Amino acid sequence: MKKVITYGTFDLLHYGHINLLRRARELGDYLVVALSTDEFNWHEKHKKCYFSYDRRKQMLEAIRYVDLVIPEENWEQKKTDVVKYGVDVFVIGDDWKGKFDFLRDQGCEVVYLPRTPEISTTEIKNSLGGAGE
Ligand code: C2G
Repeated sequence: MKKVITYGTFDLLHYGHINLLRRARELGDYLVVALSTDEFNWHEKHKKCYFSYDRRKQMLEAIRYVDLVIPEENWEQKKTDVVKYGVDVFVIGDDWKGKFDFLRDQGCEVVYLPRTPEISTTEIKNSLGGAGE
């Protein structure tokens, strides 16, 4: 079984996220999503989520491409996650291009996928008149 992992906040879930999850799942047989916790978002990513971790987890678990959702609590856990979950492929949007190449050193394929243009959580918030992330 070829296992894929990806990481993200996935707040105000939109079709850009779904495109990423679909393409990630297509690279293997099983997709793990490491979902940024509320604390990690706030303290490390300086993002205030509209939906709580539990709500964002609930929505991700309802997506057919997603097999398992785990918490992303820090920047450093990727190396251990790859070993712990027996991951073959790490996938993320190309806004992160080059940032996680180090995972190749432990035999994990690293794939940066093109982002879906013209959609983002920040844009959604701005168009609704809310503050950006
Ligand atoms: N994404 C995309 N197209 C968009 C918006 C997002 O392909 N229009 C992708 C991002 O590149 C990312 C995933 O969807 O791979 C989740 O996006 P975010 O929730 O914004 O995640 P991010 O804040 O980039 O968190 O440790 C890594 C971080 O947790 C990644």
